[in-house]
Amino acid sequence: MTTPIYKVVFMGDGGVGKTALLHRYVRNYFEVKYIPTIGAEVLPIGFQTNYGSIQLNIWDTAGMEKYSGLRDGYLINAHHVVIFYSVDSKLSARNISFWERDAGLLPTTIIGTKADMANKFGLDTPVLSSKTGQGITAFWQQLLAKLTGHADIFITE
Ligand SMILES: Nc1nc2c(ncn2[C@@H]2O[C@H](COP(=O)(O)OP(=O)(O)OP(=O)(O)O)[C@@H](O)[C@H]2O)c(=O)[nH]1
Ligand SMILES: [Mg+2]
Repeated sequence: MTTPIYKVVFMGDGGVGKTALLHRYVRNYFEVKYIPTIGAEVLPIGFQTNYGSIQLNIWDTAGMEKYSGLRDGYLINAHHVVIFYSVDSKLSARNISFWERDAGLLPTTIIGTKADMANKFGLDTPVLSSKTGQGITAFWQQLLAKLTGHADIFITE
């Protein structure tokens, strides 16, 4: 059986924690220092699930305007866009609508990051923390469920 592959684009303001989530999940590592992404970095992640193996090619894009590059180009053939905001930054939440415009007609998921910090406004979205690990498995499982249409999918290892 061939492994299904999905392209998922991470978007959201600079510094909200898109790259930190990938580092936490793939390398179990948390970097305190902020190193802005330049352009986009593509990271393939393989998941073993109760529905077999699934590969996500994550396009981790730069939130900061000066590093953003050809943002529209990153969306070509994407299956899903994840829009990140940080629960401690009102501005990043206000900018969700800007990122939604970028995503156009593609299916999107909105996720709040830095759940370990004071939540300044309480948007009604799932949250996670790459610092503590809270909410991360749930985030991936919900994303896999949307991509595959299997509501009861879970990660087995
Ligand atoms: N407290 C806390 N800090 C976090 C968390 N996730 C990320 N950070 C910090 O937030 C800063 C920015 O994280 P990045 O992952 O580089 O942000 P980004 O969204 O990739 O930013 P760009 O690449 O510029 O778009 C870093 O200093 C991280 O240590 C979290 O869950 N909790
Ligand atoms: Mg980044």
